[in-house]
Amino acid sequence: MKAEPVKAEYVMVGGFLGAGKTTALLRVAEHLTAQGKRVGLITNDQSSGLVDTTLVDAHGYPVEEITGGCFCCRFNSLTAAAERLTEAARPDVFLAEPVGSCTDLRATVQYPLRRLYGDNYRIAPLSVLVDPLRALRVLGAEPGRPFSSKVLYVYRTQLEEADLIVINKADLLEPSRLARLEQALHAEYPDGEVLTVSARTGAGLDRWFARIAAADMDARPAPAVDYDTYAEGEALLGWCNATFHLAGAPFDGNALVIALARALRTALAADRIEIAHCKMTLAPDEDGNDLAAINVVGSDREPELSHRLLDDLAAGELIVNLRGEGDPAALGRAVAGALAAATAAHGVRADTIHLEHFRPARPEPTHRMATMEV
Ligand SMILES: Nc1nc2c(ncn2[C@@H]2O[C@H](COP(=O)(O)OP(=O)(O)OP(=O)(O)O)[C@@H](O)[C@H]2O)c(=O)[nH]1
Ligand SMILES: [Mg+2]
Repeated sequence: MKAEPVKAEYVMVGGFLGAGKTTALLRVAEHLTAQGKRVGLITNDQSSGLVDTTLVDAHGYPVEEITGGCFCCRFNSLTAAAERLTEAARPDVFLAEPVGSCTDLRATVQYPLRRLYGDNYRIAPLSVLVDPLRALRVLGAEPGRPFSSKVLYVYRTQLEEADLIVINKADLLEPSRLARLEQALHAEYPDGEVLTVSARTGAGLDRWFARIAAADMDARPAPAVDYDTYAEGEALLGWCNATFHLAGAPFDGNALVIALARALRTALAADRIEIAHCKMTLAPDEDGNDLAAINVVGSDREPELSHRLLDDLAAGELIVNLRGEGDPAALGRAVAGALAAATAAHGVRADTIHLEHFRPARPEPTHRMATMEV
């Protein structure tokens, strides 16, 4: 009897900008590696110069990035990236992070992979992560509407298509608020199983890992998606990706990125731009292992250093990935202005290597298959 070919697993973790996808995928990678499995990560963005790729690389995992459009619109790039990873590292498990403003992944990625490449991959349930503070507001369980209604359409469609709705950052909330969020998600999205985890502390992760490993994705039809509203919602988000080279007398890079994040938040507040996610890394030219990473996941949230440089540096590369609801040109101006202020305060010179700002183009998926079987 012919042996069944060994299938690699394809695990996709979606969710809105800043929900904690990269952090959580690094935990999944750590968990699988400890079990002796080989992993390969696939990052994705509308543009190049990605903080996420820098972070995954800093943790030593093989990574391929797909730039210039989301997985659904670059489906062939996704399978090509998986093939390159296979040649380089033969992963048992592919861990894929789609763009946080992207939805309809069930119909445009999961089902096409299953139908066209089902011999190669086992498709794990689709996890959609949420930041609980943002989700409480989006669901109306707490006051404060973070984004306009078309952006919220994208957010809600992500939840609607999830097999697993994973409330992340449980460490940020007291149990009563978490319970309120769990109930609201259960009530509004009954097709998804709600799990609660903290990628930071590790709480609840084992249960989530078990759910990803145990079963294939659910076969229910993908929800109908209004592509006009989706495209308009996604295009309300401005994008700014920039890379700079910083140099000066040895300076405190942690203090510099904190000052930069604060100045940026102030500048965006003055322009009434709600931050979806601002993430930055600063990597010294000399020490390949040292890294600062800072994130701001909302206009009223504090900047947070998730990776801290161990030493002062004389020169390094700063990558800025900023997404917010507003005029992309204003995002670009805010980045330039905040960087000028923060570098001047630290006596550092900044040279621009790459700076672009834009609105994501209308999503035009390569495939759309609303059901798992033909
Ligand atoms: N408190 C807390 N913070 C977390 C947790 N998981 C992630 N974060 C933080 O949330 C911020 C965003 O995390 P990322 O992993 O970059 O989020 P993302 O979903 O990949 O963001 P995009 O790729 O921009 O969409 C970072 O500051 C993380 O350190 C968690 O469990 N608890
Ligand atoms: Mg990410």
